[in-house]
Amino acid sequence: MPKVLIIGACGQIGSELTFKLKDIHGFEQVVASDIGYHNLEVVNSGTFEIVDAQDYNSIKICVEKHDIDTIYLMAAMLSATGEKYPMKAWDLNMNSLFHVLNLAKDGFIKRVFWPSSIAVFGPTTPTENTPQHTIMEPTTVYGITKQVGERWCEYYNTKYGVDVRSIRYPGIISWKTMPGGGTTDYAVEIYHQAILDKNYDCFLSENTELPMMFMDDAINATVNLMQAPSEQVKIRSSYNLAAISFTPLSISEEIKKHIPDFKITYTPDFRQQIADSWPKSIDDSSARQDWNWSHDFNLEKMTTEMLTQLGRKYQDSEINS
Ligand code: AKB
Repeated sequence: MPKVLIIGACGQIGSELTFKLKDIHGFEQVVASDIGYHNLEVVNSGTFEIVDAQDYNSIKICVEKHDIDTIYLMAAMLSATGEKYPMKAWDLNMNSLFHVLNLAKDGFIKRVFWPSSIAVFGPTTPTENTPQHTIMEPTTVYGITKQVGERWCEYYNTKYGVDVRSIRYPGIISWKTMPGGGTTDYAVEIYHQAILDKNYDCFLSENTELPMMFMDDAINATVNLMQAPSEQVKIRSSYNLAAISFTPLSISEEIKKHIPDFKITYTPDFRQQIADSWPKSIDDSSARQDWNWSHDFNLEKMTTEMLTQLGRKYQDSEINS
């Protein structure tokens, strides 16, 4: 049984990954960590440590204390916040990756998961069915850190034999934890506002098409990639991964099937330019071939699940308040 450490366990993907890994490996095998106690459900769910992803010793002490052999490095600054704090984004995203890769190179841990993103692509990349190997000229700091990070992952694998695995996540949609600081965040906010206000003012324009995925699919992909036999993981930079592509208009039409008087307006801001530089859809045939990836949630199924779960959540919080 691997002993697993999640760095950034209080975040959107980190929190759900923590619970999934506890299900798979057993409670005792999983250590959740973050820079603060930001998500009490995660903090109170088992072993939790304060770990600063930018501090090599902070990670190493935790690894040695709990005899960790696998790290999921989920701490990162995303695209929109990264544009506000470029140097902070660079420092956090790169330092944390080097610390974890070096721990693996020096034999302290055996395996690393590090998320990349569709942000590695840029305005010169083919936008439809974007291939695994193509032009990558990202224009955001976040995208640059992810592209450079991919190169370093592949380098550490070929030079030092580090077992590092990675996925280029599209926008991830979930109802349990809010995303923070991304360009695709609108696709989560819209469901909350649909339930709370029947109204949403979108920061992207109506026909901005982006690749997206429901959280359950993203978590399954992550777990499946990490469980795949090493020889099946042929790409050591990062795998393209796809499920659905939609626009603010098409998601609002889907929501209207459940909430007929839902209204959407559009006030594009600086995030529009970021979204316009990213692909509309992704070719993920390498992931499908190499480790049998397949998705489960389409727009219809995801919308039903989001509205049902958020409806319950807000009803419960009303009852308890
Ligand atoms: C973002 O919008 O920055 C992220 C991403 C696509 O990596 N959700």
